[in-house]
Amino acid sequence: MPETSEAQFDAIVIGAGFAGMYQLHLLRDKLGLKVRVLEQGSGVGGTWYWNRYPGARCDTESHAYCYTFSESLYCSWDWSERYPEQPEIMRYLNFAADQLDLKKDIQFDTRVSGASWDEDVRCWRIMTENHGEYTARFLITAVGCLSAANIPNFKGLDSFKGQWIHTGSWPQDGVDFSGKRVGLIGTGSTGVQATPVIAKEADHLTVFQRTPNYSVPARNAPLTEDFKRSVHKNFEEIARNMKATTNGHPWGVENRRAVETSADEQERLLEAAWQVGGMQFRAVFNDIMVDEAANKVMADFVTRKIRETVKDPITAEKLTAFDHHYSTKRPIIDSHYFETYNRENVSLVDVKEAPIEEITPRGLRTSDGTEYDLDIIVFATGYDGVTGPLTRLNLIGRDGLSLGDVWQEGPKTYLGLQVEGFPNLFTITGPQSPSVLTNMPVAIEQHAEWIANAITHIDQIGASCMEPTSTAVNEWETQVQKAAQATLLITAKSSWYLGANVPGKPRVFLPYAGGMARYRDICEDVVEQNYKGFKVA
Ligand code: NA7
Repeated sequence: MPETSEAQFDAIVIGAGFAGMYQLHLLRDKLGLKVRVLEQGSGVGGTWYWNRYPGARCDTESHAYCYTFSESLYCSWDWSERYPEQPEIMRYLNFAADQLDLKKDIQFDTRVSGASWDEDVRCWRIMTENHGEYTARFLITAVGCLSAANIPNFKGLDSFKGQWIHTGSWPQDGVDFSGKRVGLIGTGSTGVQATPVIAKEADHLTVFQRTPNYSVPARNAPLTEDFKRSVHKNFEEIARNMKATTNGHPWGVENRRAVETSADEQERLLEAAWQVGGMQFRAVFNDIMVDEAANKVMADFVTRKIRETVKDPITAEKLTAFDHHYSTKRPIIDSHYFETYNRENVSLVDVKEAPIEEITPRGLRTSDGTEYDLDIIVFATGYDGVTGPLTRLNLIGRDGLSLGDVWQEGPKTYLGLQVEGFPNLFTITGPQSPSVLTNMPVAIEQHAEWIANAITHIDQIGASCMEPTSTAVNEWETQVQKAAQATLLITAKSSWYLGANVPGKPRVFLPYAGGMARYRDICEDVVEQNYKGFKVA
């Protein structure tokens, strides 16, 4: 045990993004516990603290990308744009942290290097790289789903004479692209957001694409004063809708099947939705994620739009050589991504056929022998998503069990909230919960509240530990896989939802695809049945 009482807490929370901040507020201010948040960055923000790359912007509309647990907090903040940019999200999170007086209990610049469960004293022992050791009865991970960078193990990276950066750990003082030959690897949400912005600054931008993605215009714009007033006025309705929808957004999916809609009507509806832009485009029909014919209607429409936008037919062909159904990989919205390929200083290289073989001192070489001279390489290569941030924490449960070993074949959890053999460990937006398939703040609030209630329950009945039973874990795994199998999501073989982007990672569908509303009901039902599936001892 640590020698000083300062290092002993009721709860340690790892991470000070949306999740860690709210969990701190609930445990400290509502439950009266002694809580410390350990945060690797020098400020709040979590994933947003690190993702400062050019064009970094949220894909959820600003009025829904915020806390909704407090009307007064919600109504005391005005967003400026339809989709908030990274600096504005950072301002918002700092504002929320100050309003709730959170920073005094967040220890910044503190990287957790491991944690182990001490069965004798029934607490977690948390090690940090630079700030000693802590103990806590409860350990709560609020480390996000996309915080463990995936940097492909390219031969020769160390030899590169220029600058290389992963978008998830962007330098605080930015990167100067002017007059530079820039290579950008990856065309997921990040690459799609960064491409138009870097293209405007760089001398030349070469985008290295392995798999093309569908994308819909975001049609971002400043918010009118009327709109700002109306979201405050309609707070209750917005918050209620976000809790009731499958995806945690304030808009629902239309009750209309594409396959039962005439071609003319399909075209009219899709064109109207395309003009509105944003994630709602997916919501025009309710069968696109379950019916290949319905999905094809969307895919064909988006493909046509891309081909109409991109002038060079060869580039357009590469950008539309999709290997998956529409929206079965993380859907993307963009600001002039496809138009950017009409610029003289932008080129697209397909690295599916001829993969990147080596980073050289001067740039990179693909397997067909072509060498690209570059001054800067941007890795928009994504993350070891959902499980990576947790397995990299070096968590050791009962009997020396490591989380990495327990999850060798894929994550095993109950409700994405707890892992058998890891008592009193709670994982906010953990694998097998809706997490990345939803608007994150909604999933985060639901988890943080569930965890606070569970801790209250443990204390009220005078127990010391909570963990799931193996039966509950196995049954939940079946439900998670069943929910994914019921959709086309499972067919996207190159998706990070399936762990496909990280070599050697098991191919298991990671989030719960049954929808946020259904998941919330399941979690509430578990509580009503006296925490069914958990051992509270
Ligand atoms: P993503 O969506 O995982 O995209 C990463 C991109 O990097 C994707 O196009 C990958 O191609 C590509 N990639 C990864 N490894 C390589 C190698 N070795 N060679 C070439 N290309 C590669 O990450 P993002 O950061 O864009 O987005 C993450 C999430 O952040 C996003 O979904 C939102 O939730 C916010 P692939 O498709 O695997 O063939």
